[in-house]
Amino acid sequence: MQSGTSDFVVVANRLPVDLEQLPDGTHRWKQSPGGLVTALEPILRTNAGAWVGWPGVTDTKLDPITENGLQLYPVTLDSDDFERYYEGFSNATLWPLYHDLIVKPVFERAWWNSYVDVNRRFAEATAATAATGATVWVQDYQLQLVPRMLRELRPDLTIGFFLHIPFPPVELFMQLPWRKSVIEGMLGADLIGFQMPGGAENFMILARKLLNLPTSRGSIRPASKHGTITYGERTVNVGAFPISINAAELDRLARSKSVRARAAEIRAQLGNPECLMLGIDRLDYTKGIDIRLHAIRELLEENRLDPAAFVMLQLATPSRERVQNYAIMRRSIEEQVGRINGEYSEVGSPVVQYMHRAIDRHELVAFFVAADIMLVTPLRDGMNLVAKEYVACNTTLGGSLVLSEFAGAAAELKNAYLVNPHDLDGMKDTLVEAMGQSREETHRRMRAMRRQVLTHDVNRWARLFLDTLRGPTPRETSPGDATPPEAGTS
Ligand code: GDG
Repeated sequence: MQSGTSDFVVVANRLPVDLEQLPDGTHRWKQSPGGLVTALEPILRTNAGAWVGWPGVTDTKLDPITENGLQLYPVTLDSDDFERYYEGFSNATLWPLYHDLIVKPVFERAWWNSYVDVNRRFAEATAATAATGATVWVQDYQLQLVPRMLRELRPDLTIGFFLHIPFPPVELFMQLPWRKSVIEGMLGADLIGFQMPGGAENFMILARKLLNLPTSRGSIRPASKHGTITYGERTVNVGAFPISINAAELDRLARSKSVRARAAEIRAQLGNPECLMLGIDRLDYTKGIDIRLHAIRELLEENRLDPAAFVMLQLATPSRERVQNYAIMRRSIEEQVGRINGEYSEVGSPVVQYMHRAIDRHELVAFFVAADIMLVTPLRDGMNLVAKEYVACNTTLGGSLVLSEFAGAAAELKNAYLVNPHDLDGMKDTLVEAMGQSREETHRRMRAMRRQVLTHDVNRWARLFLDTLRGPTPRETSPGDATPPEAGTS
């Protein structure tokens, strides 16, 4: 197979820019800078890097483009691919299966066939882009078959794979009719990264049970938790690499005059409540938006919350709107908001201020700065960047984070108010406790969390993954010998 010219290639379902269709039928590119592109940009630039992904519109064939110095290779999806590969297999099969079956996964053969097809298209596009001996980093659950397909096409490449969402326990994963193919797909990589050690462990057990492969625990620097799987002639490394955010940049934005002014204005617009609670999520059934609203309603009913003294600001960004369970969840959340406001709001001052749209980054940071209590209550979440973003923005130390134990972020943010979102009473008590906390204790908790987040940013994450992918450092490795010196500072 003919190789390309890029020494470093990122492969993700989406490109870091979206193609927008204008009303007159023409197109324009719109930046959608996520944390991933910010973290990888310097590496992409210094390594003649490229990004392979879908540009966000269907049925449109596009040539490769260079945007802001980045080589972008669009992969075309038609509307059938979008329905079967993206909405279907990725988001109605894998997403619920990997998130503890919060809703029932749908196993549909036509969706699987489309997933295989589209993964092959991504693998072929990548193979044509990567230079001889290049490093390729494949991202997330939509592309689990790409590592193997790519290795078959291009055995000269070094291939990494990172899963952004949880990797489920064996009993749940075993339900998947195509379970072997998925595990073999991922095993095409040289390094498979998970958010949490538990995900890495689940994967190792499956490789042993399902494929009878020899596995060994151990640690290879610089990754903190690590094991290996022997797969034919190759050794596949497996590890946990908790993702993070661009903490310094958020800290700087949160201190800026314009954000501070906007935060004060938001509080004033909401009637200067004693306590401003905040929720920021994609509207997704994993995020527990309904659960926190339920807790608030019961606290109001029990007179443990004064409707005149607090406001809950909930931003629910539209997501996967054509997938049935998302539409159901949206209706349920909006009913709850209506019910609480109907019973407790005064004219002009709703108890719950609900927004269902995307807002710009500056406004988002102003929300974080304005809030006294941040509610992050997912039933299951790979990491949850919002929790870390709130901490990075809390430069005055006056905020509290209420955080689900089932978010990956809970392992690092031990000074949050940790809650079990299935335990409504426990959650209500914790919320009341956080609201009544002393200034000193609030500061102490936030200071500790900030130390963790500011020293463990997304650049560190990317560096750690890529250093591990490109080979162990010469130091001897031994089990349990790899905890980085700054781990566990929260
Ligand atoms: C997956 C995993 C893992 C949200 N609304 C707006 C907006 N956002 C930003 C947030 C945050 C990001 O989107 C959401 O990230 P999360 O981590 O909270 O959640 P998922 O989308 O489910 O992400 C998750 C993550 O991948 C990374 O590995 O942590 O567990 O599920 O950055 O701030 N940003 C703007 N406007 C909005 O309206 N500008």
